[in-house]
Amino acid sequence: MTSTESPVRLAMPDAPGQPTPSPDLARLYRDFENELLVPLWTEIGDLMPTSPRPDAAAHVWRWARLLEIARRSGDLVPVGRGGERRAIALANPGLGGMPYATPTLWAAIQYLNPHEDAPVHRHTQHAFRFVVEGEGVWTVVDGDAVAMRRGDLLLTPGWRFHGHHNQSEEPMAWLDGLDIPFVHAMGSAFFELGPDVVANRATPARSYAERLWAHPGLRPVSQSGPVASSPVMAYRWEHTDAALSAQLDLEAEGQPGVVAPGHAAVRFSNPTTGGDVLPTIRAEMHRVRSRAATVTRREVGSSVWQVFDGTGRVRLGGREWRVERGDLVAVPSWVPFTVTAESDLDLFRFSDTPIFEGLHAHRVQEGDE
Ligand code: GTQ
Ligand code: FE2
Repeated sequence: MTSTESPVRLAMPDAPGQPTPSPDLARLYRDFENELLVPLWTEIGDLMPTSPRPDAAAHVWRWARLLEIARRSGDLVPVGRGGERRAIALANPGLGGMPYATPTLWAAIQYLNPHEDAPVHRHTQHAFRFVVEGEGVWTVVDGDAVAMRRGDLLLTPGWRFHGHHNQSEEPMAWLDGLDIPFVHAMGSAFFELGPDVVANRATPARSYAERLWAHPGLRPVSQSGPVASSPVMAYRWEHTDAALSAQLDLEAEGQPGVVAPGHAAVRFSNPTTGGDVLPTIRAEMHRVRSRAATVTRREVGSSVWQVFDGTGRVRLGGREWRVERGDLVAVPSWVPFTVTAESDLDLFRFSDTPIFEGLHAHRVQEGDE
């Protein structure tokens, strides 16, 4: 809003529930403005719509473009103290240029050159990494070195110290997901620098956290719980892939397990609660068989999808995009969403659903628009 524009919109005199214009009314409206007051009767349509009308827009970012731009950033922009990360955020076209993929979710491509370090810090924002291609970076979370490889989901729950180091001869790029916009809006952001020297340059295949926690259906008796964020710092592609394949194999054998015909899906879960991996972020992997489609669905809250493998089409409200490996899709609240697979199609998804479920504000509608 510009400074000359009144925050109080003079309603059409014949609009329902609006007063008749008069000099006194004009004076009243000026006083609203002077005293920083806004009456409900001029705003009700925007503030209390019959169903969600998000500012965020449906949008697709192309991985090929992101990667090319990240590479150029890798040539020109150092990574170190101050900037902290060579991460480039997706800015939703409906959110006024803010670096927000959706009103609650940050999504960024992060890029590290060979033998580069991203310095240690911690913050209250919850984070994860998802790897669509490449390897060679370890993310070190509270001293635990976690390898990053294609298809892996890596967690950095809030307030854990973390840095990343590339121990290979190749650059690596990956997707970061955080609840930065939500934490910003809530005024709950805290941040602290860690030690300047990366203490742990170890490159183990498996982190301590995985060795302790990542055994199917088994939890260590030594550990108390429940805890709000998953203690499993890495969800490996081999397990995710096997779980999705098994669902589709079971379907072929006439057994239950798929979400819908030709559509397998798993949710990454916190073994201490059975709930989501992070308090504010849900993460899932979906597999849609070639030529199958998901059931059209809209829900409260927003999500970001990344194509992991294959090609397909996504329909969002009235718009449609063809997507391929790495492409990222922002799905605003309450916009009907359908995926159709052109080849076998794997998709990673993250959303803010835990926020709405936790507040008993979640709604879902399935079926045709
Ligand atoms: O890697 O620690 O994309 O702190 C944004 C903020 C990544 C990170 C982001 C961060 C990080
Ligand atoms: Fe961070």
